[in-house]
Amino acid sequence: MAPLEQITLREIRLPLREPFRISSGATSERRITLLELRDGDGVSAWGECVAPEEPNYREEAIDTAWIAIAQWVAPRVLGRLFTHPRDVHAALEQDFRGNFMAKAAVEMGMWVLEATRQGVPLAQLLGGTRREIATGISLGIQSSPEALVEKARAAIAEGYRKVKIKIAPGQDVAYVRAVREALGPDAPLMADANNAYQLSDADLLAQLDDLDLMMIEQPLAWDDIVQHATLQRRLRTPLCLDESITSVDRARDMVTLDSGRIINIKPGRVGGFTSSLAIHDYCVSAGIPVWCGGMLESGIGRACNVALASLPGFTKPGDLSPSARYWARDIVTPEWTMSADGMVPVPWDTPGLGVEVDVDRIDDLTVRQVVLR
Ligand code: OSB
Ligand code: MG
Repeated sequence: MAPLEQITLREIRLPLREPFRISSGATSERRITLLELRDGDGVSAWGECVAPEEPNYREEAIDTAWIAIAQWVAPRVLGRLFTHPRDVHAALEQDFRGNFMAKAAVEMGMWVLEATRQGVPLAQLLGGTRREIATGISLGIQSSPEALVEKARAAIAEGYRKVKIKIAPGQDVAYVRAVREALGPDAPLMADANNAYQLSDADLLAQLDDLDLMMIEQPLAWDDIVQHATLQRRLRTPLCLDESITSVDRARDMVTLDSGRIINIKPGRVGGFTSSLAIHDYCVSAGIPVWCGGMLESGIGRACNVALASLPGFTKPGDLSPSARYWARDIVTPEWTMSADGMVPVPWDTPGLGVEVDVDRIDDLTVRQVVLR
């Protein structure tokens, strides 16, 4: 790689077509940090930071990540010679705790930059194999079971291979049961609680066992691995950890303790692609299925997720909805689309991200910008 010369950080605002509500808060407009990386040879690549508006998922949020990138992440990468993007992760972990979304934004950008330099698709550089990825939809909390059933029915009709239902106390068993009864025993359903429950809710969560879910995602605390093991012993349904898994070490802990049997890998949550690949490889060796989650990314972040999900261990449908699910208009062309049978094609014929970034539109949407050199 040629040394990185410059990172342009921008914040854009992208209104969601409809508000997205999880147990810990709602979003109606995404504030998204985009990065443009440029190396000394003038090769450039786009990246995205997944940090949300509020620190209600993990501890990071867009404003903390912005500071972390500018103050600590970028200075460790700018001007430094890396032989391969896989080496960036270690440079960012040395005496630098947490801030995984901030680190991931730059680390993933370095992978895209290298793929662009080599003229190969990002999926190839990462070691992907799949031509297309089975896709699921993540449905935010709805105002009533009936409203949820309508959304879930439409999603299955559109071809989605998995329907993830966001749940929270008071909007859980009855909501999921309504969907199960409406869509029948074979519909691929799961629930995601985003930390809304405590171990004392085990009896309630055990009622979901009768509804034959593929998995229940992160019911307990966002940083917990121990209490989930106690809960898993009480449930037949496999638990899937999302928030709690930030590294391959945490994945090992999950397996050691049996706190979950499936992992949702979001490269933005775990510090980037090198960490994602380590988790993936470990999970393949340990027999743990993984799938790629989402953070309401724009088409740039989606490109990264789709490339990662092309690796062989990603055996369950990812949260990789097409652009039109969230945005009136995406910031990439072509927009991300899904076939009638719920598959998103991996762009194997285009180098780098695999989609074109609409820079004019990004210029129009930009509300702040800083150039780091
Ligand atoms: O827990 O997976 C989650 C969105 C924001 C924060 C947390 C989560 C989600 C999603 C969205 O489920 C999935 C997507 O981007 O399609
Ligand atoms: Mg989740």
